[in-house]
Amino acid sequence: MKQIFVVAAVALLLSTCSPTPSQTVQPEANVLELEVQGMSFIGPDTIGSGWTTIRVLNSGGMTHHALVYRLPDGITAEMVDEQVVRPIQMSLTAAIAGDNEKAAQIAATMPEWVSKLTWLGGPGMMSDGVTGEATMYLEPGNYLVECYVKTNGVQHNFNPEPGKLGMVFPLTVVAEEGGMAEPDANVTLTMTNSGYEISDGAFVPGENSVRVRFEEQRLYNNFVGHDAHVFRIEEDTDVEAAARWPDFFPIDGQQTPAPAKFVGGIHDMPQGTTGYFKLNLKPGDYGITAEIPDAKEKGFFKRFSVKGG
Ligand SMILES: [Cu+2]
Repeated sequence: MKQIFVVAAVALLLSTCSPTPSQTVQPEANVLELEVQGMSFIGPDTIGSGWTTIRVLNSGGMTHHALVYRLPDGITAEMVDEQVVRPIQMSLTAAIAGDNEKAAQIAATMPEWVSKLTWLGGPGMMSDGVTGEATMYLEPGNYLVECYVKTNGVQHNFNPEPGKLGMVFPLTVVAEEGGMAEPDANVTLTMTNSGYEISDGAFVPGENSVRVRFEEQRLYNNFVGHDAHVFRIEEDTDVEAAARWPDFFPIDGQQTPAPAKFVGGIHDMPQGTTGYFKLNLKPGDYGITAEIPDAKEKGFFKRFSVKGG
């Protein structure tokens, strides 16, 4: 009896004096945090499967993004580098030099397995000083995290040194579950073939969790699909230019400096899936745009305002 009393007293003591913020029980997290250093992603290269947050701290001085995609069996980061990244860079270099015929020829040499790469989200466009964060359900497998923004006509994923990777980061999603629950959201963005719809909730000042329903998805130019990149609209922002900027295909598409401050987003995911991304918003006006050609004409531009709060 005395012993039970002592246990109870200790339990009471612990419960009354314990909770400092560091001891508060946190929900299970499955977060991979990467830092941008020069033209590299730096961070751990394995993460548990299931709901997975990819967070990218960008203080690298320019705009970056972090597409996450799954590699089919037998395909390695080196193969992607040699057979996809390098030819696309050669094609871009030829186009910049004005040789469109050569550019098209090189671009037509993509290996057939390119169609088997599965785009699975990842943080969208983030300007310098922005932390991008996207949460997706990831099955175990081999993945790459990649940025292909261009600076001075060179894609960030391209490293001129043979055998060396640029912003191409190999990531293993292990069989062991990360144990994280599906996130909550205060606003839902639904994508169909006709564009964006804010289907639930609203953007608020401060932190936002955005749920993205990829209700319909399709490929444009064999490479890109519906996604979302959010930029801030200031008085002097060229909204048309900013809405077009994420389109990868024109020579000046995704070429730094970006015409607006990009504050986050999420890359393409397969039709029928749901992903999440975080935004930290000050009061003001914003635009959401996609990486696809003629995004605005296709319905993939949405302007919204955040009222002071
Ligand atoms: Cu980059």
